[in-house]
Amino acid sequence: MSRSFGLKWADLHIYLVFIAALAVSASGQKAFSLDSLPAENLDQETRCGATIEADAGTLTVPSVGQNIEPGSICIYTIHLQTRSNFRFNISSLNVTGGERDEDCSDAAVRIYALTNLVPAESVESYTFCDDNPPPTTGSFFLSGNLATVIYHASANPSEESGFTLNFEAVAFQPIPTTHESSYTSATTGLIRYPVEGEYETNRVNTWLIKTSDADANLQLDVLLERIDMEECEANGNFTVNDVCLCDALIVYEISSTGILEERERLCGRSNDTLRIEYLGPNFIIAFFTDHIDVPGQGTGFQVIYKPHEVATTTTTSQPSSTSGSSTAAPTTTTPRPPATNYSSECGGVLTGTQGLIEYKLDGSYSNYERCLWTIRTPYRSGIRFQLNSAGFEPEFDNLQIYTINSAGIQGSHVFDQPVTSPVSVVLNGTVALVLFQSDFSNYGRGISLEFSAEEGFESGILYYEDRNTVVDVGDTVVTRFPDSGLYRNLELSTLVYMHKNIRAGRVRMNITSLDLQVGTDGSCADKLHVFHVNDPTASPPNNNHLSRYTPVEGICQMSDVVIPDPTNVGQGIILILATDEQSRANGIEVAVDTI
Ligand SMILES: *[C@@H]1O[C@H](CO)[C@@H](O)[C@H](O)[C@H]1NC(C)=O
Ligand SMILES: *[C@@H]1O[C@H](CO)[C@@H](O)[C@H](O)[C@H]1NC(C)=O
Ligand SMILES: *[C@@H]1O[C@H](CO)[C@@H](O)[C@H](O)[C@H]1NC(C)=O
Ligand SMILES: *[C@@H]1O[C@H](CO)[C@@H](O)[C@H](O)[C@H]1NC(C)=O
Ligand SMILES: *[C@@H]1O[C@H](CO)[C@@H](O)[C@H](O)[C@H]1NC(C)=O
Ligand SMILES: *[C@@H]1O[C@H](CO)[C@@H](O)[C@H](O)[C@H]1NC(C)=O
Ligand SMILES: *[C@@H]1O[C@H](CO)[C@@H](O)[C@H](O)[C@H]1NC(C)=O
Ligand SMILES: [Ca+2]
Ligand SMILES: [Ca+2]
Repeated sequence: MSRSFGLKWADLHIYLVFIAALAVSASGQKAFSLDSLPAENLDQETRCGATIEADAGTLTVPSVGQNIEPGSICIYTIHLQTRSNFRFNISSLNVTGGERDEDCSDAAVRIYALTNLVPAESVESYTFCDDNPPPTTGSFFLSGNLATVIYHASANPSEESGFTLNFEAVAFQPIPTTHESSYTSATTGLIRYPVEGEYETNRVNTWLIKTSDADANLQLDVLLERIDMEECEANGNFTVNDVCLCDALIVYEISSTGILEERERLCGRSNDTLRIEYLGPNFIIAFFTDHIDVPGQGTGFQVIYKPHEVATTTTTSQPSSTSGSSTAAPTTTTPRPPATNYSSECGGVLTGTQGLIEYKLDGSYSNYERCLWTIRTPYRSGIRFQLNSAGFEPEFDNLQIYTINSAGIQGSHVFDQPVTSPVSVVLNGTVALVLFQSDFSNYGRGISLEFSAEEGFESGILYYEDRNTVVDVGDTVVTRFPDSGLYRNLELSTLVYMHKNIRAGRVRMNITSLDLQVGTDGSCADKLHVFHVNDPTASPPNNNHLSRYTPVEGICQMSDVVIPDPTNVGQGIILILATDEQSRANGIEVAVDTI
């Protein structure tokens, strides 16, 4: 007996936590609708892929009524349920790019065994197309109990294009392996497995992540963290090459032409974060465990993936010598450097699970300094700041740390005493502003400040962008945010403008466009908060240089602002854009110069 699979959508299973799913809580079916922009209009027919859990069946591609985009790929995982080893046959095949194509580079059906029992280079696979058809005898075989079928559709398909694949499990001896699988096209996600405690043995779990449904050109960053699984070594007689034969996590990348490639194979234990950058838009995470039931086998792993961080800083140059004329390039066209987790400059954006600021560590800072760094620990809910050293003039010069959430400032801490052995503080929040300021007299040695993300995750923020711009006398910076299109749902982004030299003046801003969602009751559903950096009006100690400029509920439309806005002036100006989970609009445009 066999079942037919056109499209089968695996439910979000309980061990799987996708950030996107959390945001819409209980409505399981719509769990992935929080996808990025293009995905909101996706219907199921345009998605092409599924997970199949059965001992026998037929996979027909396309399914009835399904329209497959020319040149796109479809990905299916097949988990045999009780027996292992596949017998396949292909009962119809019309897969061709038109030209003679013996290596199936224009269009193909590819089938791969996924397993941790053989090395990556020995993985069994098949590639078929019209010019390289399946065996005439009918059947072909694949070992193991997990396979993936990848269809690379022709760029010039005919009406008949597609294939029908039959599969059945053939091993005589049933195997008691439990399989679970899931599919998503969300472009951002968090997979924690298991959610708590230790994982169970004798399972195969797969997560098929196919973000090309939302955006075919995405490049992803994937972080593998908190790896804690059994190593074979623990059980005795294995060589070091075999340690991942017991339990293992494998990341397979699928190219835009449907070729599968193993990118990482992990086992054992590590507290390091392994980062894979520029992964293509489609990948499979497979977790294999053996049947050896050793107590204390491990607490599993965690995977975070998200679009590769493009462009987060627009920090202009260091203070330069005063001689000569400086011709600043227009700030709006300066390409932004990649995200970094280190800064020795006066201000900038730092992104990562850990990082370091070393500012004037080997010398002295000056009077009247204002340096503002934006620190982002993506998707984490708390940040530890450790001040390793600082030669502050007590109280009058200090380091002020503010964490941000959708309401504005969430938490804060001031380091205002000289430090020779490390002191630290943990603040709730996923993004922070760190302000170093010195007053008009008496100075000391600079600072070394480390940050690291805490364990917890922030699931209420899916998108962010941080920009940090130093504005010099004579510069005019015009910023549209976002650069184009609409802002995102569940976004928390920050824009910072700091004057390069507060002895030479201040920055001022006109908000020239403000189009954020207004709620039905007239209040701001999506909001902009504006803060100023200025000397506190109270008497010293000078430990709070940030003041709120907009009302606590934020602003969202042009009627909330005046142009020109002579009081929107400061040593620095900070904008925080915070959006809710639905309805997007154009965002903001601001013009900043100096006075
Ligand atoms: C594939 O379909 C096209 C269009 O219907 C047809 O001309 C061609 O002969 C088919 N090829 C195979 C191998 O069946
Ligand atoms: C193809 O496989 C199916 C099920 O696995 C089987 O019923 C059918 O007889 C096979 N056809 C051929 C030609 O081998
Ligand atoms: C370990 O492997 C070696 C060589 O493969 C074999 O001679 C030895 O008996 C094995 N030891 C155990 C405890 O299985
Ligand atoms: C990972 O960190 C935890 C908690 O700090 C510690 O108990 C554990 O030994 C560390 N594991 C490794 C492999 O470093
Ligand atoms: C920056 O991040 C990388 C990768 O997480 C880490 O190895 C490195 O130590 C970090 N650098 C600093 C200065 O913390
Ligand atoms: C930080 O968040 C945790 C968990 O939500 C909460 O228990 C704690 O009180 C918060 N700490 C501060 C300082 O707000
Ligand atoms: C703000 O608007 C006023 C009046 O139109 C104008 O004089 C000023 O230059 C503007 N500031 C910026 C930064 O564009
Ligand atoms: Ca001072
Ligand atoms: Ca909204």
